[in-house]
Amino acid sequence: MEKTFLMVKPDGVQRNLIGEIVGRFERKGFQLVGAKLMLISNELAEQHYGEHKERPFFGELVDFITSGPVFAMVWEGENVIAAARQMMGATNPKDSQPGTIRGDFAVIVGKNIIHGSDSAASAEREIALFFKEEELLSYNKLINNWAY
Ligand code: DAT
Ligand code: MG
Repeated sequence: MEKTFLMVKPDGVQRNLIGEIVGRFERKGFQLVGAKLMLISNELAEQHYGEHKERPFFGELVDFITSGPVFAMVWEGENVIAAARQMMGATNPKDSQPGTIRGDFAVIVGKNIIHGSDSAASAEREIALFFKEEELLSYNKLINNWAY
């Protein structure tokens, strides 16, 4: 089954949105297979956002993502990578549709609440960056028979 890496960023944690965000993915029918509240080191932040190293906002991005606890998660489900990106909404909340997480809860691009892998390759890379294999669980829920 497809897996993706999702993370409630420090702004989402401070604004008490962990439950709201977890609830949306649960209600959709996806399955949580790993999660932890953690602080991101500078080194991990620079690795995670490596693709943006040359962008003018890179320093601010690293400062922001290391500024407080994040809630890191791995979710599993059919088409979960693309579906989660749709549920998150556009990167810049001024373009995010109402009904999406960023559309409903965020105002500016620098504080957009949630991270989600944007492809199969980045999902694999990001899951490995944040989780050890033994931190991810494989388990059956009977309710999945009503989603699939
Ligand atoms: P996404 O988080 O939707 O995958 P991204 O990978 O392009 O977006 O950028 C990573 C994060 O960097 C994004 O969530 C917020 C920040 N960011 C992106 N573009 C920015 C900009 N023009 N100014 C400030 N921060 C920006
Ligand atoms: Mg991205």
